[in-house]
Formats: sequence, C-alpha cells, structure tokens
Amino acid sequence: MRSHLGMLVFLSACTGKEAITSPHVAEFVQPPTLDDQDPDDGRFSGQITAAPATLEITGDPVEFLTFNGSIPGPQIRVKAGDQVAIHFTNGLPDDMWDTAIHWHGIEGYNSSDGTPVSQVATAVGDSFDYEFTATRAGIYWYHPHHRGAQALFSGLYGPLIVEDPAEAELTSLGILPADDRVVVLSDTWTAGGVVTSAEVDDAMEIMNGTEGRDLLVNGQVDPVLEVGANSAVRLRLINSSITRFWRLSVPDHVLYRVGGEGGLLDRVRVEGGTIEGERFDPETGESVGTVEVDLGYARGEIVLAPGERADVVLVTDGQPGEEWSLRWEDFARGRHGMWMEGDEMVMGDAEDDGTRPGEEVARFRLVETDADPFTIAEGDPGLLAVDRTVGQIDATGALEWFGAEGTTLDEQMDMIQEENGSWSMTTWFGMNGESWHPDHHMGADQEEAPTAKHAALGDVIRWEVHNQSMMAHPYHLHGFSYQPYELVYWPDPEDEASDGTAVRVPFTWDEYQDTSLLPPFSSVFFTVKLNDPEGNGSAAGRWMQHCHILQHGENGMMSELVVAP
Ligand SMILES: [Cu+2]
Repeated sequence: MRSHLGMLVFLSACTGKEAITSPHVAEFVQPPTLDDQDPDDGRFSGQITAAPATLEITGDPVEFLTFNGSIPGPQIRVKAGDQVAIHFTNGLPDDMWDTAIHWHGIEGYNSSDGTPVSQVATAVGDSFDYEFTATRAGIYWYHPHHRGAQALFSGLYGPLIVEDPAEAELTSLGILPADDRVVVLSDTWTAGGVVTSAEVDDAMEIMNGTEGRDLLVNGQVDPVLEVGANSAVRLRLINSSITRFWRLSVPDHVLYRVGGEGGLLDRVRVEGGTIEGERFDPETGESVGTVEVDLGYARGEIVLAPGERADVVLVTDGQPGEEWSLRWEDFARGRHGMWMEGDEMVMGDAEDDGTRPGEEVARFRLVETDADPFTIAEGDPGLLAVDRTVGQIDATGALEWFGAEGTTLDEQMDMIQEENGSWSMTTWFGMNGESWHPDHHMGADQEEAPTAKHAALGDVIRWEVHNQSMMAHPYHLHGFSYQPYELVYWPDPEDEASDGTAVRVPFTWDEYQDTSLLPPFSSVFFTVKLNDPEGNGSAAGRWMQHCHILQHGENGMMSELVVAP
C-alpha cells in the first residue's frame, strides 16, 4: 500500500551522518512565483517585463536578458480552467528588438499566441496584454517567438505550470510525492560579460544548432537539492535549450514518468532501453515480423528534445547524507561532422555524436525526514487512481494528412569546393519542400507560408509528420495538443546494411503533446482535434508548426496551420 508522504522536514545540519564534503555551494532554488494580482478564484493576473539583468550564474557577472530579472523567468502557477491575463512590457534597451511572448503548449487563443503571424512584436517601451484560459493541466512554458534563438539563448524563458485538480488527492494517496519541484533545463555561453550570439552565419553551427557551454538547472550551475531520504521527489522538467537535447539520468535509480506536456498519465511509465516494433514492407505495409528497437538511452532515463517537458518521480530510497547526481548524458541526435576522404570532403554523423562525456548538472542530498516510505512501479495507476483517464480523441471521420499531405521536415547540405581548393558548406531547412520564415514585424497581415495547411475549427485530423533528414528534429505544433499514436522508422536510404524494411512502434498509452522528438528518417502519426475552447472562434487563425531547434525553425523549417472559424 502507498502511504501518505506528509510534510518533509529537512534536517541537513543534523543528519547524524556527515554529509559528503561538496564544493557545490549553490542551493537548488525554484523559479520565483509570479504574483497573482487578481483576488478572484479561477482568475490569474500578472505582470511580466523583459529587461536586461546582470547575474552571476557562471561565475563572473554577465548581462543576460530576463523576464522580471531572473533566469528562468517567474513561475506562473495556475489551475486547469483558470483564466490568465498577463500584462507584458518590453523593457529591453532602445537598441534592442521588438519582442513578444509565446505560451508554449497553451491551446486555443490565437491572438495571444505571441508569434510573428499572430501579433506585431511589441516595441521597446510598449506593452501587450495576453489573455487565455489554461484549458489543460500540464507543464508549459513561455518564451519569445520573435528572434527566438537569440532571445532564449540570452535568458528569456520561464515555466508555466497548470495544475490538475486531482493532484492534491493523488498526493494524499501517496501516488505523487509531496515534494514537488519545477526544473527548468537550459544552457548558456557567455564571454566578456555578455551572452554569445546564436544568430550565427557558420553553416555547420546552424546545421548542428548552437549548444551552450554551461548547463543550467533553474538558472544555476550544479545546484544541490536537499530531498527527504527514503521518500520521493517530483520533478517537473522543461527543456528550454535552443538546441541541446537533455538525456537525464540518476545513476542506479529510475526516473518514473507520471505525466508530461498535457498532464498526468493513466499509468506510471519507465522509458528508454528497447521496445518492440513491427517490421513491415514500406511499399505494401505488409508485416514481416518483429524487432527490438533501441531508443538510444537507457531504461529509467528521460530524454527531452528542445521544447519537450516531462513530469517524473525519483524515489529517494537511500540514507541521510547520501548524495546522488542528476546527470546530463549525450544523446545521439545525428549531429553532423565533416572530414576528408582522399580528395573529397564528406559529411555524416559526427564522430562524437552521442558519445560526448556526460556531466553532473545537479545533486540530490538526502536528508532526514519524518515522511513515510514512498513506492512506485511501472504500470502503477496514476490518473486511474482517481477513476480518471486521459482518453482518446474520437478519430471517426478524421481528415487524413499522410505522406505529402502531411508535414515533412526537410534538410539539405552541400559541400562546395572553392577555386583555392578549400571546402565550404551550405545548409538549407524546410517543411514540405519550402524554406519559410515569417517577417517579424508584419503580424497576421503578412502572406501565408507557401506550405500552410488549412482546416477549420472542429476538424479532427490524423496527421503524419515525416522527418526526411538524417538528423533528429523536435516538431512543435502551436495551439492544439495532439495525441501521437504511432512512430515509424523508415529505412535510411544511404544505409547499405538496411534490408529496406520499416519499423512501426505504436504508442501504447494515451497522452496529449505539442512537441515530438522525431529521430532521423522517422514519422510520427498523431490525432488532433481543432478545439475552440470558448466557442467564439478564439482558436481560429494562424498557428505555427516548426522545428524547436530554434535555428532550424528560423532558417526555414517552419510553416503554418491556418484554421478557419
Ligand atoms: Cu531541427
């Protein structure tokens, strides 16, 4: 039986056992909670200002860009169904840029989506009011969509947590830990007191995306989190990096996933390792047996591509004084490299793709607690424990956007030999064969993307997103959460060892997501319903779809879903 965790009591100074001497001084902090200025239940009103701030995150003072002076920006904490009003002020210096806020994952309020096709960016010194209802519990976040790569790399991002009404009961049942933390993962690169540029010209850096040198957990380098021994801690993880994939592990322990982008799951999951797939002939669809698919990370680890979130539980089944590492490990995502073969420059997966050394990004210090032991196992009920389920979107009569009708993620690179013999490279990113990015200053009046998809409110769509490239990309759809139902690994056309068969892996659980990691040469199939939460057309309009490696999106791996009323 599960037991109530109760209040955690931290007694780090008198655990009776000497803590391991640690050079780590930063105490794990939570992003500051944004003040709710609306006294009414069910309504949240807050103020957010984008402005520079000098912070000593990586040692020396560095001028970052921040929301309300901190990295990450303030935590907005609301309940599912709450009406949210955010008064945003662009307090960036005069010589900086117009900007706005996109609420990543929030559904159905197009005029508050904060993208270059939903609003004109707010000029320096001006303000804009965002209003939306947080319709679905889950882990969300916010960041600018105008010059997003540089804005995020400079520090503009923050968490938005939408609580499920069942969380209190699930906590009292011992299904969710009472110790509940928000964990914003990001990276930065600073030099000479400023953040380096993410708006680079170098084709290889654009191709691979810029990764920061310093890995940050809630804006801190390697902080220490005290957790009650022999109990558990809940970590609401958000990957706010512009490029970096976060493969997270706690050596010898399991990160149990209880929820994610669109809220809690029916049952507890353990991810990673291998899963069974069905091999099939891509021409005929005919099954030719089963195969074990290696997911590229170990069982019990969690992988978050840029923009993805996960709600996980770590059981702290150790003694007070023990210290455990939360580690970043490299994930093979198809980072490219180039090298000479004879007289020819060739390109492929970088030699160290997926094998770069890992590092500790935070540390858990177990301390005494009066809490009862916590147990959790794969398959344990989550939402089911309160007689609820995620459920499935009814796909009867759905539009079918498969193959060329769906979305393709396209990437090309060429090696060019100059007359002087030196080699250079070019990159190109697109969706459905076209490279597109909106104008930052024209708002909803600008011409549609040449590959924009069109649908109407109320439509249900079964949609294929096909990554046709040899690199992993995180696909993000604005405005509507979808339910993935199948992932297909297509044969790599350049793999001479391939037998030409594809592998199909069904999603065996129900979940709402808005961002998906697509491995090289793979398709994700999902079902989405174009809900209009207020019934007044607020969900109609121009919604972006793009790669969330932000330099890929801004270099053309971007398009739109245009929804008619
Ligand atoms: Cu990409």
